[in-house]
Amino acid sequence: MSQRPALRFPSDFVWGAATAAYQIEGAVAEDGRRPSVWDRYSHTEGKVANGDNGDIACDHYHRVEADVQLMADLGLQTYRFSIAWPRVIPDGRTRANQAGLAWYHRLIDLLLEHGITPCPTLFHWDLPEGLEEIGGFRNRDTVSWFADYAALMAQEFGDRVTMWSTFNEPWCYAYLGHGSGAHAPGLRDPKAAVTVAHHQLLAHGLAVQAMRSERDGLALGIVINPSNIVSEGVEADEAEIRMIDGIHNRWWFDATLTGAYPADVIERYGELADAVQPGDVETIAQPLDWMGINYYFDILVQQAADRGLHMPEYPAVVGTEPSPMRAVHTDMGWPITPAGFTELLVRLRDDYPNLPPIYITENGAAYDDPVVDGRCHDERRIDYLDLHLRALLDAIEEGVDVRGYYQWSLLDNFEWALGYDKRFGIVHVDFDTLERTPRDSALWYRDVIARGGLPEHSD
Ligand code: GCO
Repeated sequence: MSQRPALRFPSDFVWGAATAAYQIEGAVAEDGRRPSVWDRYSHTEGKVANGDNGDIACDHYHRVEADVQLMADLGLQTYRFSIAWPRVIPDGRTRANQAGLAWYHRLIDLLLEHGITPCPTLFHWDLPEGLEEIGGFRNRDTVSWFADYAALMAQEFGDRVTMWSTFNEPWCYAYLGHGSGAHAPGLRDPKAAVTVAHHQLLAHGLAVQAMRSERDGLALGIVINPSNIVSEGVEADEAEIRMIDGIHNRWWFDATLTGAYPADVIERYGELADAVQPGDVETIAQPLDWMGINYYFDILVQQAADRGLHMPEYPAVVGTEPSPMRAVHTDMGWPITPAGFTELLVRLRDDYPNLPPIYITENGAAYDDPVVDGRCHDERRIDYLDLHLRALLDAIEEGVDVRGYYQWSLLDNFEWALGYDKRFGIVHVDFDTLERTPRDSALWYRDVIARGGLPEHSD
């Protein structure tokens, strides 16, 4: 039995948890909210496991007081959530919805009353259907509508909310939503995927400019989900590994932090990247106050049997395919690779000299441990979180400037195309009764926050 020693984090390190609007709110047609692309996608036959959708989700919309009390009981110092664009501007562009704005005012007031710092994300994939109908982020006009939305959020909430991120995991929305079609809006069109990858970043740059014009003193960032690309088993072609790294990682960090897309990716993309216009990437590279990093796992790939295209979520990458899960993995089938977390953060620090302070905006694991007599013994989730917090501290001790950690997720919730089967919550949700039950991991995390670090842990 090996022992992991007790460890402490920097005294000013902040501890939180994260969620997203479509995954927890429900009330999709209430108080003026209009459909998003995920409403349409989840109601399209065959797109989401078990025919699940976000119509009710965790019904957070009607339980916000109790849920914020739950956050306070766990000692959360900060809470990352997303604002549903279709709840505050129902068609995405013409008019604000006062009832939708009022609900977020209530959430923010409750958080502040409990001493919990709000950290909203403006876009967590729930694009108003009214904008998808005019091409969504494939249409360059949507970039301007997003900047208008961002300015309204800064105007409306910027007096009490300082820390904002513009986009959550733009790679997912671009390439799962328009490359593989595994996410909303469900397209399989490589040029659309690359166009959306670009237009989201352009929208990010314009939104940062717009928010700073509305309010001084905002702390603005973007949330990226980098992964190490690791070849295992049958060795993959190093050039293709590098290209996946370019699409998954460097595209986002190079553009936002250096003002240029990676030349190798632009070359490989050719006309797929026609949407990029002169001056765009300079607009994208607005100075940032912080960088959000969502980390879950290393991406494991191997050489495919032929030189064809095997991964539509990585357009133009040939002869390479996902590697079957050989490592121990979570219920998502994701490998558990904490060393990759340290490695990735140190790499980002070394590759981007102007990298702003980092917040880990998501990290967590899906396991479906049952609730028995009001308790849920989720030792595997605790072990995952413990391992990754230790890996995070290793990066901090190597000099990476990490200021905080948001566990994914506070509640079991709608896990996109996988529906409600995949449970990431430190709090269990019974989706029949909507009863919340803190798991052992919630109690463990509460103690981590109170202690400012990790207890001894036995393997
Ligand atoms: C993401 C999203 C979350 C997911 C979580 C588990 O990172 O994919 O931000 O909405 O639910 O990561 O997949």
